[in-house]
Amino acid sequence: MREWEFPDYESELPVSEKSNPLTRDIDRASANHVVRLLEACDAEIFQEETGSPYKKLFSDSIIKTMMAVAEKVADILKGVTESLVVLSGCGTSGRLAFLVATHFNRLSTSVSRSPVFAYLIAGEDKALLSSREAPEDNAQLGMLSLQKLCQGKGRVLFIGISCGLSAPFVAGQLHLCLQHPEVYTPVLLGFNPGSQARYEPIPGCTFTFQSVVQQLEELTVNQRAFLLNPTVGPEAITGSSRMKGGSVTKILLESVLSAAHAAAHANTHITYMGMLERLREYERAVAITYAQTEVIAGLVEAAGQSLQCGGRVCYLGWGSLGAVGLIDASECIPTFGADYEDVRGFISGGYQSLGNKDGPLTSLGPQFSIAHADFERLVLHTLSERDTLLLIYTHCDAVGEVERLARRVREKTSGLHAIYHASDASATAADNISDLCSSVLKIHWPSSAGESGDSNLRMQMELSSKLVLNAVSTGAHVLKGKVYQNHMMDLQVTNTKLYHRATRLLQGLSGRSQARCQEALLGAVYRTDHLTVELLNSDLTAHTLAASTRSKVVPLALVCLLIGCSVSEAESRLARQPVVRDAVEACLTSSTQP
Ligand code: F1P
Repeated sequence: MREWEFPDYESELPVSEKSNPLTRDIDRASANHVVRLLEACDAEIFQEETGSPYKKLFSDSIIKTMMAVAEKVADILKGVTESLVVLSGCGTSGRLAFLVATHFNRLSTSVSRSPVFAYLIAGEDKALLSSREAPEDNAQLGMLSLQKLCQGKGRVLFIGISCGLSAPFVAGQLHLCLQHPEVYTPVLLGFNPGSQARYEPIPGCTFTFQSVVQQLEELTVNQRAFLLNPTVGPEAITGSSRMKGGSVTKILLESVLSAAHAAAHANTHITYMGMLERLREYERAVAITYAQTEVIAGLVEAAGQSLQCGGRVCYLGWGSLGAVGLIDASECIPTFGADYEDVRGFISGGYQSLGNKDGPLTSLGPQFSIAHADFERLVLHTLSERDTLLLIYTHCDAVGEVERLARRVREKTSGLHAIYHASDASATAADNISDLCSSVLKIHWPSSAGESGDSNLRMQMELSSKLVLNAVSTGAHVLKGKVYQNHMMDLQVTNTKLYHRATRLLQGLSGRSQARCQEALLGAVYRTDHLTVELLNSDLTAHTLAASTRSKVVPLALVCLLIGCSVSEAESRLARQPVVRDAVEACLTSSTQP
C-alpha cells in the first residue's frame, strides 16, 4: 500500500485534496527531478488494485461500468433522433468535456453521421480560455444550462465530471437528471470514493454533492445511473486536478466513446478485453512520453528561466494540440496566480480550428486573441531572448506553415523549441524545423499505437502533449518559487472549494485555528487589519468575488499569521522578497526563533 492509502494519512481529506508523499520536496527539485516526480505520480494512475483499499482504473467494476456506459452511448449513436450525450464540468473538467465532445462530433461527421455530443462548462465558452471559478459554485446555473441545452430531447445521457466529486454546478445537473429519469441517464465521473464526496450544504439547495452521489449509487444497481470513480492518488501539486484528474478524465471518456463509436459505426462488440486494451494503449502513451525525461526537463528548465527573468512562455500549436496548449496555459492563472501573459497559448486557425460553440471571443479582450495570426500581430515583435516558444505539431499538420512560423520566431529569439509527434512511417521525413530549434522533443509513435485508427493515435498524442505541457508549466512555476513543499502558495481563492483549500493550507503552515486563518485570509482579500462584523458575517460568495480582483492573497495572509504583522507590512515584505517560497521560508524561520 502507498503511504496515502493508509486510513490515518490526512484522514479528514478526500484523496483528491491530500498531499502526495512523493512530491513533498518538489519545491527544491531540479528540472530533471521535477519531471521524474511527475512521472512517478502519473504512474499511480495505472496502479493495480491488489492490496489497495480503493477502486482503481483497472478494477473489474470500473471496466464493467465503462462497458455499460459505452453501450448506452452506442445506442444513441445508432440513430435515435432527438438524443444527446452531454459532457459537463467546471474548469479543467469542462475544458476536457469540450475537447472530447468536439473530437467525437468530428469523428461522427467523418462517417456522415450527425453530431450527438455536446459540452457544458461553468462560465460558458469564456471559461475554456480563462479562469472563471465562481460559476462552479452555482448549482442552479448548472441545472438551467442543462435544461436549456436539452430542451425537446427525448433521451439524454449526461456525463457530469468533477474530479473531487465536489462542484455544485455538476451536483445541480445530476440532481436535475435524478428528477427526470424518463429523459436523463446520469453518469458521474470523478476520482474519490463516493463516501468522500463533498458534504457541505449548497446555498439555496436541498441536496449536497454527497446526497446526490448516494442517490446515484442506489440507481447503479439497475443501470439507471453510473459512477466512474477510480482512485488515482493525490496530485503532484496538492489539489491541482488539472494534472492527473484531467488526464484520467480524458482517458476514461475517450475509451468509452471510442468503444461506442466502433460499436455503432463499425459493428464491433464492446468487450471487456477491448476496453482493457484501450486503457493499456494510454498507459503505453504515458510511458512513450516519459521515456524522454531528459528532453522534457530541458523544456522545463528553459520555461523556468523565462519566468524567473520576467520573460514569457508561448505555446504555438496546430489542430487539437493547439487546444491542449490553450487549456494548459489558461490553468496557470488560478493555480499559480500567474498573469495571462506568463504562459500563453495560440492555435493555428484560431476559433475556427478550436470549434467552440460560441465562435470567436476575440472582442472579450487581449487574452482571447488565440490565433497564430494574432501571435504574429501582437506578440512576435515583442519577443526577446528571455522568452521561450514551443511549437507543438504532428507529421499530419501543415509542416510548411510550422517552418514558416519557426523562421519568423527564430529571427527574434533562440528560445525556440518543438514538440513533434511522428508515427513510424513519417519518422525519417526531412525536417528543416529541427535545425531552427534549440531542442526538439520528438515523440515516435510505433505503428501499433492507436491500432484502431488515426483518431485513437491523435488522442494519445493529445494526452502526451498534455503531460509535457503540464510538466513545463508546473515545473516552470516550481522553479519560479510559486510552490511551497507541494502546495500551490499563490492560488486564487475564487470559489468555496479554493477558499477552504487556502484556509487549510494556512492552518497547516501557521498552526493557527481555522477561525484565525479565515480572518487572516479575509484581511488579505479586503486589504485591511480591521474586519467589521458585517464583513465577517457576509457570505462566502461575497468574499470569493472580492478575491477575484486581488493578487497574492494567500501569501499575504500567511505572512500576517506567521509574523503577526499588519497587511501593509506583509505587502512590503512580499515586495522585498518576490519569490513566494523564499518569503514563506523566511517567515517560517523567524516565527520559530525565540
Ligand atoms: C474543477 C476545478 C478544477 C481547477 C480548480 C478549481 O474541479 O475547476 O479544474 O483546477 O481546482 O476546480 P472538479 O470539479 O473537477 O473537482
